[in-house]
Amino acid sequence: MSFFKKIFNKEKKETLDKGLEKSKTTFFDKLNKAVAGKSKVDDSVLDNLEEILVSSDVGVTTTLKIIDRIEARVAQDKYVGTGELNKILREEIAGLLSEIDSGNATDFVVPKHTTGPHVIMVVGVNGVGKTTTIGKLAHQFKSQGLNVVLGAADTFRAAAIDQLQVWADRTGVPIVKQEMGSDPASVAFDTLQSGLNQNADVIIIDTAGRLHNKVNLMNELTKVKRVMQKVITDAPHDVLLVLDGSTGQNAFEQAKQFTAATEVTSLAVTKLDGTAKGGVVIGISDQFQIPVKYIGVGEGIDDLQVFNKFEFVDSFFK
Ligand SMILES: Nc1nc2c(ncn2[C@@H]2O[C@H](COP(=O)(O)OP(=O)(O)OP(=O)(O)O)[C@@H](O)[C@H]2O)c(=O)[nH]1
Ligand SMILES: [Mg+2]
Repeated sequence: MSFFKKIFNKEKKETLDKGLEKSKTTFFDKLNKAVAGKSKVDDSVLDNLEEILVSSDVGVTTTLKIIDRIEARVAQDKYVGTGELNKILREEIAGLLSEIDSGNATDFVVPKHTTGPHVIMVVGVNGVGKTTTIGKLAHQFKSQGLNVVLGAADTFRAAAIDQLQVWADRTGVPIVKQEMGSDPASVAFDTLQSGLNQNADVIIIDTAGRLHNKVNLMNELTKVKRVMQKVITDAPHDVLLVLDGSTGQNAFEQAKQFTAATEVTSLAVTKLDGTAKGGVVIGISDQFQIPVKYIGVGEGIDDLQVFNKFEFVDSFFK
């Protein structure tokens, strides 16, 4: 690993540490209270731990798995001191997540296709951070020297198009757009054609999060996908569902609903900074078959990270 790479990774780690601070403080305050005056991990400590994990938005299913693992360990080791609980939690959660074969990436990677540019379609309900995530992604890809094209297929509000334009200007990346109210599928079609003509490496399509109702939204996404395939037969290569981590269990619900209604291939969990609900990433990675690819840890252009489960657990339990 090069010197600069090490520096970059250190910076990344510090941003992650800082972003998770609130989740960590809240979690450990509760944990310290639960073990106060106790030297041994016993049933009552485990009961409290269960409650703390659930209230930290790890989710019931994943919490039960973690508690089972710790229980087994306590039963085996006979005496486990409360002082070791932090280390044990970290080991057992890392162990649980290591059973999933995703979340190992460390870099932003754009796959190559014989059919043309890599096409990412970004979906999610309104306000979760889709457009911001697209801007941050464009910045990452552009910094690698890749040709990026953005498509403003959220035509539901004028401000949505303007906001993507701001990110296009900021990152120095071309954008394809039409009038507000125009057909999103038509914008997607134009964007793919333009990307193909410009020999783009990656195309990122923004979509609307709000429509008159959920059925309309899902139908529209299906249509956008179908029209894209007229230009690039295997597009979109990635349907990235953005979830707002600060909504905790709501993010779980959205993931369930979206994945049931449309094909989602990866997840981004945003707004992990400034929330105490960072534990939601542990639950989401454990419970969905779809990999968490990116996490948002701030509003800045550099505040998007490739999700790495080991780094995450390390930052959380450090
Ligand atoms: N703190 C923080 N704020 C974020 C993050 N990601 C996005 N935001 C903020 O969340 C707000 C909504 O982000 P948008 O990117 O507009 O969300 P959207 O999903 O495109 O919203 P719609 O276009 O209305 O559907 C903005 O104020 C962003 O700055 C993050 O990782 N951390
Ligand atoms: Mg938007």
